[in-house]
Amino acid sequence: MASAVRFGSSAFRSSLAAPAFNARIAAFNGARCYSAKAQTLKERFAEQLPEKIEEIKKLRKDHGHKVIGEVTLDQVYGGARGIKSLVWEGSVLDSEEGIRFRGLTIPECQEALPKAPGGKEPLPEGLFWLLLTGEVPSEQQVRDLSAEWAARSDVPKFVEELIDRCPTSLHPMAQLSIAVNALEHESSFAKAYAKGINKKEYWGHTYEDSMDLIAKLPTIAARIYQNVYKDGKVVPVQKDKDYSFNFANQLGFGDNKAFVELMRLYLTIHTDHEGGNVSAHATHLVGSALSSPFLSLAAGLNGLAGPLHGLANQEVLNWLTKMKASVGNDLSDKAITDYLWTTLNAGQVVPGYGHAVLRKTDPRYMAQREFAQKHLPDDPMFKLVSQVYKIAPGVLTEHGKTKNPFPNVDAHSGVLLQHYGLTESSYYTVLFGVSRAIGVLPQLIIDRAVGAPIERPKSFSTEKWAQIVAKL
Ligand code: CMX
Repeated sequence: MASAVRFGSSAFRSSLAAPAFNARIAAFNGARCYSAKAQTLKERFAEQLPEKIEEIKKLRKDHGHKVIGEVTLDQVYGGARGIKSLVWEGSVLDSEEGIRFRGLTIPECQEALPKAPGGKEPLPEGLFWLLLTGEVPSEQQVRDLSAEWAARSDVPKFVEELIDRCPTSLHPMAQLSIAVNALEHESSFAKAYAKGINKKEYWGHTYEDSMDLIAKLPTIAARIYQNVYKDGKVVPVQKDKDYSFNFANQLGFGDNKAFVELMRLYLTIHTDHEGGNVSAHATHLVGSALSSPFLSLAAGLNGLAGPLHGLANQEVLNWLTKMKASVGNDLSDKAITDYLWTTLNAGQVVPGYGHAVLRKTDPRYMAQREFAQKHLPDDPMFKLVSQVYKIAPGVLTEHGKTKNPFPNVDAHSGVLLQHYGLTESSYYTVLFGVSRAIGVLPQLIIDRAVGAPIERPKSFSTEKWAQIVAKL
């Protein structure tokens, strides 16, 4: 076990350059499958922890005094864009290449992470393991994680009743946030803290809460879906099935193998996008005050519900639907160009395009596009999305405002979902939220394990800033 190549390590990075990557992943996984003792995720993380704490201690001792950049006043007023000030272990976002999870690109994750029996897409259980440990789990470890999440999936009665009492006109993301906040009642961390615990025990309780929270999210999310759009009935979790199957099944799509595969891909690629995005940062920030994982994730979900962030997936489908109604069957370059200009001239953003960090097409968009090419190449909305992909970058470049004229993750997801009959766009961000929990909670566990401090950057009034810059 200890000899495993750590993904993201320099040894792994140099091995990526060699051509036989797939063979090495297979050998690596094979070796782990047959290793003497199958560890649980918690055991493996605990085993790694002393080394991680030492690594950080040494890094700070040797280099803690070094200046790592400069900050302009424009950055301060410009949403802190590009200011390097956060630690995020699970993923790093390169503006040209896109996201790498512990050093692995999305195609590499699709290749390396364990699949469901008969499935081709990676399981989000495996990504959770990878994000927390930096290692690709064995199939057995992923099966065990599926079983553990299924076993923890029961939702307290009072939380179900809270969801049931929400008016159907309350946005599903607000309902999700209410339910996740209410789970605080069950928090192992909050209870242990109230009793008084040693700091060294924080991460164990955070781990337990995070596992419970992730496990319960599909049943909560499905209840919201069934209440708002259907008959309010949610089928129970099947204890021998994977997380994505169960979620798809609870939404009413368990019989559709392609939809289940889509859910596996969707829940894997929406997890994590380094630490500075609103949902990840909000979860981390609130968590830094030692709020429980439930309260911390709820903060992240509230941020995800904003239209410039996760709600963009809802906005995209609504915008495409309006475009379809306007252009009809005319998908000519001119018709799409005109529609894009109508949006821009109305002072609105083109949803699903642009990004605060990325400067190329989002690989999460490409993964979904490849799924569509494989499973639904003739879908009329997919054809429209493809045509927008061809035209929008040119129009946005001509418009001259956005620094990135290419599509992000949200430009594609709705079109896949509507193809299978999940047409309720106001629900789409809830799916994103379930996935995001799997991405941001590993960092919260790591934060507690390494003793990350409360976050507290410095602010000044405009008057004070003026005085400061006048002296420079
Ligand atoms: N359409 C029109 N204008 C856009 C644009 C778009 N898709 N993207 C950016 N712009 C505009 C900005 O509104 C800004 O205009 P002002 O100077 O008038 O304020 C200007 O271009 C510069 O913005 P930027 O530096 O390129 O982008 P930001 O880092 O400020 O914002 C983002 C990034 C994603 C909020 C922005 O591109 C946007 O609003 N996109 C549409 C919404 C969207 O798809 N959000 C989802 C992002 C992914 C996610 O988090 O889920």
